[in-house]
Amino acid sequence: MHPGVLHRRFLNDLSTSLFSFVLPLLPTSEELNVKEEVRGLIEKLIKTLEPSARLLSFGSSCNSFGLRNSDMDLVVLIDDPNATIEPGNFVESMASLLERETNFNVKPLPRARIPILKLELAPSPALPFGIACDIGIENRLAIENTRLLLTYATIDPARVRTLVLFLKVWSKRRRINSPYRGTLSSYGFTLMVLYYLVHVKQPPVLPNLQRIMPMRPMEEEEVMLEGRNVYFFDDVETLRREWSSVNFESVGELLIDFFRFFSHDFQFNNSVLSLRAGQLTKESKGWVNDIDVGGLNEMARDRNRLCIEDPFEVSYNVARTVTKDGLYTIRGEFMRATRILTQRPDRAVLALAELCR
Ligand code: 3AT
Ligand code: MG
Repeated sequence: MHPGVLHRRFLNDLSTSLFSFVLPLLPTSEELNVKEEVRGLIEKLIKTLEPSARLLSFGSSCNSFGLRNSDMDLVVLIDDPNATIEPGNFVESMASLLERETNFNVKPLPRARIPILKLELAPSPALPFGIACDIGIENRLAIENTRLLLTYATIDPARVRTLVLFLKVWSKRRRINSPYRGTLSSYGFTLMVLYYLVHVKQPPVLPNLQRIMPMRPMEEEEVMLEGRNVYFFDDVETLRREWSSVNFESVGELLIDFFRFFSHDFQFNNSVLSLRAGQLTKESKGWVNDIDVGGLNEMARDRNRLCIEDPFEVSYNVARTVTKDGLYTIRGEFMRATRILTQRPDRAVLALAELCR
């Protein structure tokens, strides 16, 4: 058979295999219900401390990139402007309350840079993997970036969700999704995929939601939150009606090209990935590697190996956890993935299994 035909067949096969790979890893409706119940229960308790408090989910439980048994990210928002609440103290009060009133294993981290409360529920028949949950305080930007990710997913769920979910599974199985061990968070990988679909792929698969301006085209929309412009075009109905991509590549083709781009083309040494603005230079952001810290603080020097600008908190490098070794490993994994997928074995399903081994 002609090599071109074989290649086509492999790509079709790969796309089908990606959908079937991801499908059984999605959370069941039972799991989602239990989690929602848990959220409601904790919210009710927290309201006894502060009546104007609300408890909201963010992260993968509601950005549509959630996997089965993933942890819950929750945030307490205090609506009463007169309530004077110090996050560290509030974490401590919540900890003693939940310790008393629930079966959760409670671990407060009130003095962390961002104070949080960690909760764990042991496995049970309804929840064979238990529940792990982090509760933060007043992190309103996280709610906004969750909405941004969800809106991107809604534009083209078949391709966007499949790619992101696969990348998350792959990065976890290959052990490069551990910010505490020098690699990248799921949030970071998700931003890489979106950056690729908005800015790298030509024609783009997704529009830049932070640049679409409704009605008054010349006027910069600004919606400020904590001193940051958190505007993005979130009118999904209008987007569905008026925007459609002229890129018809399959999810399999996009995946291969994603790995190829980050193996060979992206200039990790001097570039910054910005979902908001496209490719930027480290120099223009002041994110250079070799800060002179007297040779003592390896961590500080390692902070800007991989640079991913947060969509709203633009002075913040989402990938600051990635060390020199971490980046080396991640790039090695991109290359390995490219190799496996372009060697074109007979069966795509085997290639995916090998990829995630
Ligand atoms: P998992 O399913 O838990 O692996 P996730 O989508 O929940 O993936 P993370 O746990 O990495 O992703 O992050 C949860 C949310 O927390 C995503 C984002 O709203 C916020 N977040 C995480 N890391 C950062 C960061 N470095 N800067 C700003 N917001 C962040
Ligand atoms: Mg999470």
